[in-house]
Amino acid sequence: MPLSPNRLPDAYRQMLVIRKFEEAIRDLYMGGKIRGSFHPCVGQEASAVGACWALQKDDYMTCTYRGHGQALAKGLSVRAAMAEMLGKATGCSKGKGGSMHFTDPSVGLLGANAIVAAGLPLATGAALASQLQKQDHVALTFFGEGAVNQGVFFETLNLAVVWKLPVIFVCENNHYSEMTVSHETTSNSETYKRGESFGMPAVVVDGNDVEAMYAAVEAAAERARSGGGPTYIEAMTYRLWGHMMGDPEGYRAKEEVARAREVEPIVRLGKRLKELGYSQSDLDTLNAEAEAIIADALQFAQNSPAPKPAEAFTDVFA
Ligand SMILES: Cc1ncc(C[n+]2csc(CCOP(=O)(O)OP(=O)(O)O)c2C)c(N)n1
Repeated sequence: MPLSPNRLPDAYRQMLVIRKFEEAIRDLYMGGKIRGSFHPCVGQEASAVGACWALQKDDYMTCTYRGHGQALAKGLSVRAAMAEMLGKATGCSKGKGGSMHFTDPSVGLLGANAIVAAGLPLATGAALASQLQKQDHVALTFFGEGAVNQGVFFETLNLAVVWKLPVIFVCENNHYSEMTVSHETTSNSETYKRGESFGMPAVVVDGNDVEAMYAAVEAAAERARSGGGPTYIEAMTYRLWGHMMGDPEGYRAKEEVARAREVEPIVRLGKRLKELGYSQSDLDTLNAEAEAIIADALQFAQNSPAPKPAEAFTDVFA
């Protein structure tokens, strides 16, 4: 079943929440309220929402350091995400993980990961557990196109096919790995061909189209749940902001970014909603609702306590 047109306003609001979350984080970061690094997903909201909405709540998902949107789309509370960014005890990782370690097992979010390609084997392990325990869960892993040159990428895809695991590989191809255009580092930058070469179905999807993403992941999830094994989805998208805050972006032309802004996910879905008969005022209402969700999360996070010093010794391995 495709994503019902009735749900598109909700998808629009969800994408706006993600966009405004990143904008709020940028402002906090610039104001010196957030330490460490932050990798924004502005421009990549449709692949996050389309993919995660096609999963069940108890399906598993792993994402990358660019995964705020993916985590929110999978169901992570905006309050818990914002509090985590501010290092507060009410954060999803008790304020001790920060941007690159968003985790919430209650919504299947097994964790963001700062290590390129590290989420692939984790999701595939979760898929193996689901298969061995005869459960119905599928696992989805998001990664960037830079991850396809890591050894663990090949090892993971191989076993996923050999063991017919219920896992979905979603490559968000935003054309750049840090400050390098991908075709300069990858022998064949059409990464879906690598998935295909292992013998799994592999498709290229317009990653800025939330409905197309939903349809692709839904089909993959159905196949995985019925024992058909893994699928590879290459979601073509574009990162509208720098790799991280402070990225001077000398590696790409301003005109290229301007062209990408014309077809970015929120603009696209706004146009689609208007074609379906929604008015500008309907869109403005959804925008105001998203703003209120972010304002509430900010207030919650700012009023939350910091972790107690003794907490430094809990939830650690050594
Ligand atoms: C194993 C590993 N090597 C190098 C890095 C440094 N690094 C951080 S992000 C990044 C680029 C990854 O690009 P891509 O996979 O295309 O994802 P994107 O950042 O575009 O979302 C690199 C090389 C890392 N985090 N982990």
